[in-house]
Amino acid sequence: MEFNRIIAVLLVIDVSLWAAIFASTMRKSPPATDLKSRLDLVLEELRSLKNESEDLGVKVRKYYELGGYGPLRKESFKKYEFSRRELHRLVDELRHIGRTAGSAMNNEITLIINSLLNRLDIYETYRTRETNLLSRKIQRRLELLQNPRNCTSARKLVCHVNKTCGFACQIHHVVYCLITAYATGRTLILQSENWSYNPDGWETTFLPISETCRDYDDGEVAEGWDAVGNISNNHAKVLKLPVIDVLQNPPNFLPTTIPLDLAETLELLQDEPLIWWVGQFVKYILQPQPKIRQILDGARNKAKFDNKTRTVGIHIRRTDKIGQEAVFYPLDMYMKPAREYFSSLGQIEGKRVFLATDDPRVVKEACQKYKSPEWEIHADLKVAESAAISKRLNGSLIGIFQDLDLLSDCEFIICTLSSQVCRLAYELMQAKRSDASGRIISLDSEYYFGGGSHLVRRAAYANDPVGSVIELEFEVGDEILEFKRLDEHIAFGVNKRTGKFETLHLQRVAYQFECIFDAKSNAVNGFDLRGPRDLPVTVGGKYGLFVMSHINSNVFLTLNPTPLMVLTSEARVTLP
Ligand SMILES: Nc1nc2c(ncn2[C@@H]2O[C@H](COP(=O)(O)OP(=O)(O)OP(=O)(O)O)[C@@H](O)[C@H]2O)c(=O)[nH]1
Ligand SMILES: [Mg+2]
Repeated sequence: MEFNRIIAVLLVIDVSLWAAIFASTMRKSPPATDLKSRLDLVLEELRSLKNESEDLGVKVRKYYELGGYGPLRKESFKKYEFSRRELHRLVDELRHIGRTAGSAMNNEITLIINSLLNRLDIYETYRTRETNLLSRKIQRRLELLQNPRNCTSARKLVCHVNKTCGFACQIHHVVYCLITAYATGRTLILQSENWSYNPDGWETTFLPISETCRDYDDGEVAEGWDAVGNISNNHAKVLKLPVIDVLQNPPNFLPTTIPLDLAETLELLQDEPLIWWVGQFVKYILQPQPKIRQILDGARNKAKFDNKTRTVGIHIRRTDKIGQEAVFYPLDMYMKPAREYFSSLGQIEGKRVFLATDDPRVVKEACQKYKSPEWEIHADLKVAESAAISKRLNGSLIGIFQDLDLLSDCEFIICTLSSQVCRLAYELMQAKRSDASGRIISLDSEYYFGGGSHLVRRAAYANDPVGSVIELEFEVGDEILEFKRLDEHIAFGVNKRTGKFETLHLQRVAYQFECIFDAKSNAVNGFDLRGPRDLPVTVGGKYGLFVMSHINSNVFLTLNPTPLMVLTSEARVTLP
């Protein structure tokens, strides 16, 4: 047998083995009530998973060394991806259990995790290549859209960058404009005179959104949306968009929708396809002018970023945000997951952190408290000073762009996703890496796209907490509102039916859920969009962790962190 064929067969066997073990785990697992018995259960399963897969791992590695990748059949890649993601989720969960268990148990867990993660990721090159190809395809589509052959006759969409908010919020405003342009087949005309972050306009810092089509005829402008978010004048040649926040009923092509023609590939390659998709728009929009590129490269050199050094990025949003839109978290709360991340890598000294913040006091505190040789803190005090509220609109643009660029280059980010700066950094990271999913810990909310169609969680499995466990109680079909994560393991939610507000302990209860996601929608100007609609999925629950996939594709649809309940979107299709 050829080597590559053997590899493919082994992978399928390997994957089936994992799948069988996971399936048996799910069947066997009673709802364990305390940490110790849950831990014993996980360890028992993992020991057998480890033993049985180790032989196969050795063989796969051997054949790989001898024979290369071989023809990578889509089916085996799908199965492989399914297992790989599941394994990573399981490992995350184990790490959490390990932290709360005794040190002997924690050591054993670390050994098992390391041995599992040492397995060869045989498809990494393939995944990276395919992700890059898909990204190039999307960038090319945007280039074509933005540079029509005949600008005079092209249909256009007009937006001004000046939304009355901060830089990251303004960039998300431009993302909303460009997605709308894409979905309606219009060329985006981005206006930027008297831009709050630079009165000289967009192009002093960034490459133009269009090279060849940057103007429109004033006489032809019509207002884009009516009051409830329908496109009211789509016959008009030039449409002007209001900000997303005024739309009572946002059009269905806004996030969290992904285009149908790319959906299958996207879901196969990305664990968080929605964020990666948004990342592609951010990538197109935020292209620096050559002189700015030089500044960014200089900052990268100064912070000693290169391929060999592992850096955790921490973003700490303070000043105007605290008490108004977000809770204050002390520096130590950001450093704790950083420490845990490094210890999971087995790194004791030289823990490299890139710190970005709008508060210089945080930089000083970090440098005083987290010292060499254990820590290596990189932060630019001048950049943090330039972000002060009094100076923010006067010369802080390069600083925030530089911070975003460096954060997105890190291999892991710790921040608060309630901040648009943090969300933008994560989107950029997704655009830069082929494997960014899950490389973030947020101390507060989950990822969301402000103003887009929102996700509602609905319980598909009753949760009836027993004994001393205080948890939110719900029945099948209950909608859970105000879902907020307290940390990466605990969330709060309101049961709409009972009005009760309580914590949900992600580790303690295994919920089941189903997902509703679109299978088909109308083609708009050649770009078929995918929005929410019924599509059954398979669901798995292990130790409070969840995976879900299309019934026939074994591809995940979930956003991290793993949701507890049904995800539905209430947005209606309002395409012209
Ligand atoms: N240099 C620098 N500036 C920052 C940093 N964090 C925040 N800022 C500044 O603060 C502004 C906050 O921008 P917004 O877009 O309002 O983001 P946010 O306030 O975090 O999030 P929302 O209020 O939800 O929009 C940024 O645009 C920057 O100007 C940082 O880490 N570095
Ligand atoms: Mg803000």
